[in-house]
Amino acid sequence: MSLPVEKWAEQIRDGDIRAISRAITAIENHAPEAEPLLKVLFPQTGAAYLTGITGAPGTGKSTLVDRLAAYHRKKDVRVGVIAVDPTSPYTGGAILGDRIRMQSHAGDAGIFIRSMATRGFLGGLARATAEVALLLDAAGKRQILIETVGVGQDEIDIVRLADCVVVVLVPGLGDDIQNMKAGLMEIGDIFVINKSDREGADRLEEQLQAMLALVMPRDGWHPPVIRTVATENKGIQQLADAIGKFRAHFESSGERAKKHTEHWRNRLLELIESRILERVLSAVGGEAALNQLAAEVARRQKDPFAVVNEILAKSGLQD
Ligand SMILES: Nc1nc2c(ncn2[C@@H]2O[C@H](COP(=O)(O)OP(=O)(O)O)[C@@H](O)[C@H]2O)c(=O)[nH]1
Ligand SMILES: [Mg+2]
Repeated sequence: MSLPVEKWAEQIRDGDIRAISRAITAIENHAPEAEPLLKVLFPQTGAAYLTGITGAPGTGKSTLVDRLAAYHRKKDVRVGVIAVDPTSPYTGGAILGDRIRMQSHAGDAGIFIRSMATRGFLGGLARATAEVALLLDAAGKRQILIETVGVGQDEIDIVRLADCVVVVLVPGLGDDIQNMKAGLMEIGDIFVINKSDREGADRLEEQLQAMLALVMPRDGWHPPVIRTVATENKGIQQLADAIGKFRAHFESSGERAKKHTEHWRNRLLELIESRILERVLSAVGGEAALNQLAAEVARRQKDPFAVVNEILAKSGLQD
C-alpha cells in the first residue's frame, strides 16, 4: 500500500493531471487512500496562496477567475482553480461554457481547473475543498483560486479557508448591498464592482464605501473597492495588485500565520471528531445499530444518557 501512495504522490508533485484528478476523486469520495496520500504530500504544502472569489450567481465570478488565472499564467505562475459554484460554467450544468472556458487554457499544464459538486460530500464540502486545495498546493500551484456562491454556511466556511477573500458585486441589482449577507461584508478583504460597464457603478461604489466606512479595519487594512469589466479584461491588473498588497500587508503583520493556526486548530478538532465518531459507531455496530438504539429511545424503552454511556463503554472511551 505504501509504495503506490508514494508513487502517486510523486506524480502529483510533478503536476500529473490524471494523478491529481484521481486524488481529487478520492478526496470527494472520502476513499481510504485519500488520507495516507495527503499525509505523504503534507510536507510539500504551505507555499500556495488561496484567494476566495465569492458573490451572487451571475456577478461574473467565473469570468474574473478565468482572467486572474490568465494573468498569473502570463507570469508563469502555476494556478489551481476550484469552482464550488453550482452555476459555474466549469460544472456539468453548463457544458458549453465549460468547454469554452477550458479551451482558453487547453494544453496548458500549468493550470488545473476542477469544479466540485456542491452537495453530498461525506464530511462536508468545506473539508473536501480544503483537502483539494492542499493537494493542488502539493502539486506546485502557487496561486489557488476558489470560486463560491456567497450563500449558506458551507460557502462561508469555504471562504474562510482563503488567505484573501474577494467579494464580487454588480451594479443594477437594486438594493444588493442591503441584501448582502452581513457576514460577507465582514469577511471581504477586497470588494470588486464587476460589470462596471453597466449603469449604476458610481452609485454602488458610493453605497459600498459608505458601508465600508462603518466596518472596523483589521490590522490597519481598509478593504479597497476595485472596478472591473471581466469580459473586457479591465481592472484585472488592479485586482491582482490589490490581492498582492493584501498579501504583503498580512504576511508582515503575522495575521496570516495566526489565521493558519486558527484554521488548523479547527481542522484538528474536525479530524478528532470524525475519528472518534468512526470508532464509536463501529463499536456500537454501525448505523443500523445506532438507528435501533434511537428507536428504543424514541419509544422510551431506554433513556438517551444510558445509551450514550453504554456506547462509550463499548468503544472503550468510558469505563
Ligand atoms: N457586461 C458585462 N458582463 C459580464 C462581465 N463579467 C461577466 N459578464 C457576463 O455575466 C455572465 C455571468 O458570468 P459568470 O462569470 O458566469 O458569473 P458567475 O455566476 O458569478 O460565475 C456571463 O454571461 C458573462 O459573460 C462584465 O464585466 N460586464
Ligand atoms: Mg460561476
